[in-house]
Amino acid sequence: MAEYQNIFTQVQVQGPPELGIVEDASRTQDRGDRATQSTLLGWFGNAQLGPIYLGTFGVISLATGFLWFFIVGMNFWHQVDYSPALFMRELFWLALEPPAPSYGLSIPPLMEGGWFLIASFFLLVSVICWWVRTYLRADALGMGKHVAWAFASAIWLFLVLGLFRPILMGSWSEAVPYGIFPHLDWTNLFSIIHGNLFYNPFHALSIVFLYGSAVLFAMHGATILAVGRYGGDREIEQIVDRGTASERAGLFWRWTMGFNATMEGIHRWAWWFAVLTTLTGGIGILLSGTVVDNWYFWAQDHGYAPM
Ligand code: 07D
Ligand code: 07D
Repeated sequence: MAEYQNIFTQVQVQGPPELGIVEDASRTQDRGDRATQSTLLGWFGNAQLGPIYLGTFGVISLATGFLWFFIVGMNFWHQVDYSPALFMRELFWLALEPPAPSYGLSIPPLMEGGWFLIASFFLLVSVICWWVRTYLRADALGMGKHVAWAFASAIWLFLVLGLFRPILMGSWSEAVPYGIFPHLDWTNLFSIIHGNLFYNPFHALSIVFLYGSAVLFAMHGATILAVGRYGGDREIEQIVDRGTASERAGLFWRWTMGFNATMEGIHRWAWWFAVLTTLTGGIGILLSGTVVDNWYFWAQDHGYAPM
């Protein structure tokens, strides 16, 4: 009898594939009907792989996502003269850069940013279609749209970085390049150009929620694992009928810090912290260069940086 379960000892349920509820889920014809079992996957989550739902938006999203990846990849290959050795060596430093500032918001020749714009268009379509997919699948299952709205918050920052801010600044050159280290250089440069992003209060807020997300995630994960031996991981039962597990978990936090979240409320804390990270971040980026040019000078004006 396995009494105490944790990440290393959990029981893997492997049997006939579970195809999910059918009754009121729409467009079941788009669902695959095949599933496999994987012990390796079972160590990290559910042992069953599939069935996956493709649907129209899934197909468009994957196709346009591939086109983005392919265009970026082919530009990388071109830059290294189609040499596999150079490609492997330079991969992390290669970049598909946006058009030069002189082009403003116009369409440049392919090799001077045209490919960047075409790739960006496909990435935009891909991300939006994946969002629609999260919305429609939740709807078909009669679920709330919490995942879709949380994802929308990440997409807000993504759109600010690559679409809204470049348009407000009047130049595609403001967009982020596609490349591993080049996009980090862009991030660094952005901070320098705008006089140190640390003095942007929205960057600070974004960091608060990012760090807060990590703290909450650790506290929640640890708490539930710690009452796993009392069935604490069966969260629904614990919400509607508080058993000994959630009583102990709540009491633990009241004892240690005087306050405890509820079995349901902790997920609202987590949702809001994650969502607010990119929501406040997007505001901070959108204001940079459009409303506030230099955050250090702005902080001096507002009395929190030395003159
Ligand atoms: C773990 C879920 C899985 C997702 C992964 C990302 C690609 C890109 C494309 C080579 C947590 C898959 C990556 C498909 C490959 C080409 C052309 C999510 C998980 C594994 N960044 N960033 C990374 C993106 C921005 C910053 C890594 C994307 C802003 C810093 C990865 C975007 C700024 C650091 C990556 C984006 C910024 C990174 C790991 C879009 C400010 C790191 C990401 C679309 C926010 C870290 C070498 C990760 C690193 C890192 C992807 C935007 C800053 C390549 C897709 C412009 C400081 N970023 N990033 O695990 O190691 O996310 O970089 O907006 O230190 Mg970035
Ligand atoms: C990018 C949301 C978009 C992503 C989407 C995903 C695909 C791939 C493929 C799965 C990440 C699309 C996915 C296409 C799918 C597969 C295979 C979320 C994104 C839709 N900063 N900083 C932040 C810190 C400094 C700078 C946020 C810390 C310096 C800039 C975060 C420090 C300078 C920007 C944060 C620090 C600087 C940020 C990002 C410390 C550089 C942003 C939150 C300790 C020298 C971004 C307001 C996030 C932002 C951002 C943290 C320092 C620059 C809280 C901890 C001073 C330019 N920074 N930063 O979730 O919002 O991003 O700023 O020094 O744009 Mg910063």
